[in-house]
Amino acid sequence: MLLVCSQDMLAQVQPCALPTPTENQLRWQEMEMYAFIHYSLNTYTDQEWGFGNEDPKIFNPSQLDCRQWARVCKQAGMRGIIFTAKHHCGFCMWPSEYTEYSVKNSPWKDGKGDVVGELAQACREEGLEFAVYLSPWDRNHPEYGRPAYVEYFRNQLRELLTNYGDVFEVWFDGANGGDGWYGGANEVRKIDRTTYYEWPETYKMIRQLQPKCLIWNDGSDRGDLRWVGTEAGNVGETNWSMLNKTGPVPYEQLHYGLENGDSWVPGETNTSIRPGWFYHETENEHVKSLSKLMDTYYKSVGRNSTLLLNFPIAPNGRIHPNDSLRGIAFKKMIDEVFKTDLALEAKKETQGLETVITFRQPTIFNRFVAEEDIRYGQRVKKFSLDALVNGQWQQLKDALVENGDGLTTIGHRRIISFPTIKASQLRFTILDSKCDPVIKRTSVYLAPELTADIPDSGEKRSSNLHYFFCSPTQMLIDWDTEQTISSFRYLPPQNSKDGLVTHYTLWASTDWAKWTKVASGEFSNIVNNPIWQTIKFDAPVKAKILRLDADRLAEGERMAYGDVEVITE
Ligand code: FUL
Repeated sequence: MLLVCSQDMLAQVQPCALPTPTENQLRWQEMEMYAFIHYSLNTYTDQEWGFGNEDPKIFNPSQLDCRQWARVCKQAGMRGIIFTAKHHCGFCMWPSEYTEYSVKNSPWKDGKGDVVGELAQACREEGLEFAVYLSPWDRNHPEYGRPAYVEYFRNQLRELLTNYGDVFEVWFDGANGGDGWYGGANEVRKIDRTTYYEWPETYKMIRQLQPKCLIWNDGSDRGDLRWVGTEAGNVGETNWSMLNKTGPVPYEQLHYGLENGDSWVPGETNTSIRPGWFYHETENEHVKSLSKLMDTYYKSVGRNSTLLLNFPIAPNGRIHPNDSLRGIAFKKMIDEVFKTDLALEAKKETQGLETVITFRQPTIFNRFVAEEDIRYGQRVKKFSLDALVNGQWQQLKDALVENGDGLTTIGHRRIISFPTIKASQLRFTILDSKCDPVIKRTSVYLAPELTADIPDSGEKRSSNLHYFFCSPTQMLIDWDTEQTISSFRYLPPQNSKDGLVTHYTLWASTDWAKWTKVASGEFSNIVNNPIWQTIKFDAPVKAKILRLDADRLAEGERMAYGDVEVITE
């Protein structure tokens, strides 16, 4: 093993025919954490996916303040912001020349405003990088699904990459739920993701307009970065930064990378600080806990990935104080954990593939950090960690990994968390690597203990309702006495798409005979982000029985659920 300390030593690095990152990918990896900001008409309709027919007039924030967003993100340790310039509903947050469906037809600033412009400027002022999310799926555009839309999409991208300064990343979401407004057609339009958007042409334009911009693309033509296969905030403990240049990418490859992949396509871990991507008042008390956020940090930045953490904007045009306070506390916690490298005061000796850190006296610690110099590719496959405690060598495991010891792959940075120990020595041994490993850093820390409670989505499980099924796609809930109900909530199954409800109709009855339709619609983005879904009724409904019809399932024939909840008055 080579511990890289000086330029001279670099000359000794064993050449190895491995994929390596580009300058752009290296710079991106160093950013480590950057923010997503989700803000659109959905913010005003309380939805995760707009249908495309929402009225632009509802966009009229009273205190829109992009500087507040940038300041909060900066204090939360974010090095840049990726903004939803256009989400699936098609509404443009900048006054695009190519559509009327934008801020220019909203009352905000009398139609003269430009959220993209204000945010790009605020980022520059705060020293943050700026980037855009431009949804390829557009539920508003009449031509979506036909060639004319692809040209429209490219024109919009050209505007964004020309008029707003440097853009560090473009984010092309792979979602396409099918149905939409599409200029009034109200129909289902699915496309072939591998051919429809003609990505090679678009990529050419991006490279030309913004040579330093990274391309994130989920699932079709290979971009520079990959999705990690989940929105829950974790990448595999084994995380290779490679994929093959061509061919489909199944979930395992998104999550773990591909050990012998021929191209460098590192994983970006995206998740929201709340259960949803857009702001919902009902989630104000469900901003992720500090424990959950630290867990996310260890399972993203600490696993050779970056963390793209979403902050939704509230209807008034600002980040809600619950989110900003938690974000800032998160950064403080990271600084606290990694303040003092205990290995700096110790003696470090490397022989062959083994590094032994000998402390001056028995020392208390619970984190180990290793970094490879990824300019030479990702080389380490497996390593071990042993601590000398009271004269006995103890093998350490990654406490955040359930199966096995979790000590596989390092890459840009690997953080191993284990219960606090007091040891006189720590031994780091590389057990298997593709060729001579090039280790840039080995560090040891004592992190403050956090509560063990790390709820999945920051939400509770609930209910002792009486529910049962009268068919594979109909769930009934009944009460002995009449209830006044204001909302119904559905938690999808957490570990499978089988039976997950994507479209529903909800009925109410007081007598089992007459049924009133209370609501119907889609649970948008439920497949990628299986969080609690809230159906808020227009007005409270009196019922003794509620019936949920699963109109469409993600997979399978029989509806499934994690939990349900009914809010009564
Ligand atoms: C998903 C989208 O469908 C969500 O609405 C959100 O934008 C998330 C980041 O990506 O695929």
